[in-house]
Order: sequence, then structure tokens, then C-alpha cells
Amino acid sequence: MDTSRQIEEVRERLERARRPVALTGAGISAESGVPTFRGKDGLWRNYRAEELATPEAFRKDPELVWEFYEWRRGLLSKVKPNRGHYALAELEKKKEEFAIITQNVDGLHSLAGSRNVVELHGNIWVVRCAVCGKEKEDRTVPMEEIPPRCSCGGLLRPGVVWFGEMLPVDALNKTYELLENTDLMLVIGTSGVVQPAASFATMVKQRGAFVVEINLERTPVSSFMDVVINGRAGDILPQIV
Ligand code: BJW
Ligand code: ZN
Repeated sequence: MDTSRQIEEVRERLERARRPVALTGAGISAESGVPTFRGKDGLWRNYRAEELATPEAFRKDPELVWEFYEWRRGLLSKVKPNRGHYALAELEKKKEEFAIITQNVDGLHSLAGSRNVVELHGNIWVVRCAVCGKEKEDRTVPMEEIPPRCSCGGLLRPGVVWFGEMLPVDALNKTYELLENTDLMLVIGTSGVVQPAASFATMVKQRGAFVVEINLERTPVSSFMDVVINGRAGDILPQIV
């Protein structure tokens, strides 16, 4: 099927869907100029995400890990949502039940106007004390000192979820509730390798939901999909919505 026929089919399905959800990953923010994790520009000083986004890396070298987040916070402070984000915000206006489950920590869905957003991996503009657990929003770029400290003296860390850490309980509960009830899922710009998000599409598919992937390339979950649209999220989503 050619892309325009696929888009037409998804549009019809979406119109009839009662509780559609979107699972988004770094690919939806790529067109805003945010580097993906596993793309060719997804490296920071030749480190992989798996080497920096871990509690072990933070314990060993908090300064290095913070430099990585400082670089990303600097970059994110300058970018704007793109047509893909805006299309999903538009969809929420048409379908009240529509929700976004995002793995992104950049906050761009909310900035585009989406309100029903679950941030599975936290938010880069939140900092949390590694000792007393106190959490606050902090948009300072750059930080006054690296690594930043809490008033209790403990080290502050980014309010994101690292490898080997549990996902926030509230976000996870909300997600499973959405997954249990959805009849259509759009899987947008995620490589489908990081758990547990990587298994959401197959979970809902087994329950009978219609699953659609929008990605530049094939992923490990492509073969489970009802429709795979190869293209840029910023091109495809406005056409669907
Ligand atoms: C476009 C595009 C355009 C580009 N348009 N598309 C079961 C089995 C094996 C391992 C595990 C397991 N369960 C848990 C694990 C361990 C681990 C894991 O999954 N490891 C795998 C790598 C094997 N998971 C965890 O540790 C998770 N915790 C957990 O499960 O707790 C319970 C538990 C703990 C320990 C053991 C067992 C259970 C936590 C995962 C946290 C992930 N954190 C990060 C960093 C967040 C903070 C930060 O941002 O710094 O989250 S890693 C990074 O990857 C980030 C992302 O959210 C996440 C996913 O990446 P994403 O979004 O898919 O991006 P990319 O770059 O990979 O892909 C981009 C895609 O877009 C590509 O496909 C492009 O083609 C596409 N694209 N431009 C459309 N314009
Ligand atoms: Zn503290």
C-alpha cells in the first residue's frame, strides 16, 4: 500500500477510535533539532546513553553526567515543538480521550498544548535531591555549579529515569490504565528497544487494539503492527489528524 492510502486508512480508524493513545519517542522531537539517542547524531562526546543515563555513572562521576545534561538542557532551552507535536495537540481537541504516553523528557508535548501527557521517563527540567528526595522545577541554564547541590547538602540529580531504575509509579499506573482501555495506538519515533515502553504496542495489539507505527526506519516492533508508515512524524501526523 502506498503512503497516502495508509494515511487514509489510519485517518478513518482514528475517527472511529474511542480511546486512542500515542506512544512517542525521541523521533518526534528530532525535527525540532533534538538529537535522538540511537541515531547517528545521538552521541555526546562518544558516550552512549547507556553509559551516562545510569545511577552507577552518576555515583562514579556526577560532574560528567551533569555536563551531559547541561548540554541537553542548553539545547532544549532553544528548541520549539514541531508539526508532529502540534498535530497531536490538535488531536486532543478532536478526541477528548486521546492521551500521549511519552518517553521524552523534553516537555515539548506540553509546550505544544497537549494536556493529557504521561511522562514515563520523567522531565529534564525537574531536579531531585539524591539524598533527601526533595524535587523542584529548575530551568536554570547553565547551572550555577556543577554538580548542583540541595539545601541539605546532598547532590541534585536530573528528575529523569535512568537505566535500572523504576519508572514513576503514578506515570506507570496511568499508562497501564490507558493501555487496558485503548483501541488504537500510534507508535511514533521510538526505536522500540527500551523496556518497558518497547512492549506496550504488542500488549495492546494482543488485546485487539489497532496499532500503527510512524518511523523513519523499521524497528523490532514493526512486524507486530497493523500499519507501518515510513516517514517523518512532522510530515505524516498533520496529514492523519
Ligand atoms: C523518527 C524521526 C522522525 C528519528 N520521524 N521517526 C527487559 C529486558 C531487557 C532489559 C530490560 C527489561 N526491563 C528492563 C530492562 C532494563 C532497561 C532496558 O530496557 N534496557 C534495554 C536497552 C535492553 N530498562 C530500564 O532499566 C527501565 N527501567 C525498568 O524497566 O525498571 C524495572 C527494571 C529495572 C531493572 C531491571 C529490570 C526491570 C528504565 C529505562 C529508562 C530509559 N531512560 C532513558 C534516558 C532518560 C533520561 C534522559 O533523557 O537522559 O530514556 S534511555 C533513552 O532511551 C531515553 C529514551 O526515552 C529511551 C528510548 O529511546 P527512544 O525514544 O526510542 O529513542 P531512540 O533514539 O532509540 O529512537 C529514535 C527513533 O526515532 C528511531 O527509531 C528513529 O528511526 C526514529 N526517528 N527521526 C519519525 N523525524
Ligand atoms: Zn536534599
